[in-house]
Amino acid sequence: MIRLYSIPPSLYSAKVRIVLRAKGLAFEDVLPPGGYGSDTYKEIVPSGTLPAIEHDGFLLADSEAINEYLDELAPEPSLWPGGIRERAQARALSRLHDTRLEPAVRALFAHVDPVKRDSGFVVEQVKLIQDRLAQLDRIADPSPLLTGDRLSLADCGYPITLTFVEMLNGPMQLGVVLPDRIAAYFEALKREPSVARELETYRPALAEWVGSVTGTPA
Ligand SMILES: N[C@@H](CCC(=O)N[C@@H](CS)C(=O)NCC(=O)O)C(=O)O
Repeated sequence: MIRLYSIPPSLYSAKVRIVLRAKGLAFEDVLPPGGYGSDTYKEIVPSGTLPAIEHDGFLLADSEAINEYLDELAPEPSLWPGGIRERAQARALSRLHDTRLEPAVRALFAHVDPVKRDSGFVVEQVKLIQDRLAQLDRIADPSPLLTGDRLSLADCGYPITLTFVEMLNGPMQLGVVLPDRIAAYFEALKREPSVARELETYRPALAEWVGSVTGTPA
């Protein structure tokens, strides 16, 4: 049994759960003792970050490293495409999510609460998100998923970040518009069983978080 340190709205934990389910691996979600970033949790996971896994005494943090570990642990179904260039591009697309798109969206979290919101910052951040989505649209060629018709490690962060965009758009009046091909990609992701299963519990957890911060249901 794999232990997954996570909290319900943790975006990168959801990215790992998608892989755990796609692989059919048994896991249990465990809250980080003392909360993430706490000294108690850092005694177990020195970076203090979520997600982290513990598997037969082996501890590993960082969603990308965890997902690659899971793919090697349970090779079938493989979540990498066949050729070396396709695999390299899949890695680049996954990093594009982790280092470009998601941080641009995450920067909005401190502004979800209308009382603490800096509207000027939000306007600039929306332009950045729109720009990063346009970059994704130029780099990726979803057909219908990033590496073809089967889920790959490249895909697993995107459904969660795009769900954040979708669910913050209304309450924060962001006006982010997904490029047509990225909108179609998002719909294809939602049809993937392991993504659909994750969104079933993730969307209510996210709605609850947004509602608790804004004081209104998302
Ligand atoms: N690159 C890391 C990022 C993980 C991350 O930022 N997790 C958030 C929660 S979703 C976190 O732990 N934030 C607390 C911190 O950075 O100290 C990964 O992919 O696991």
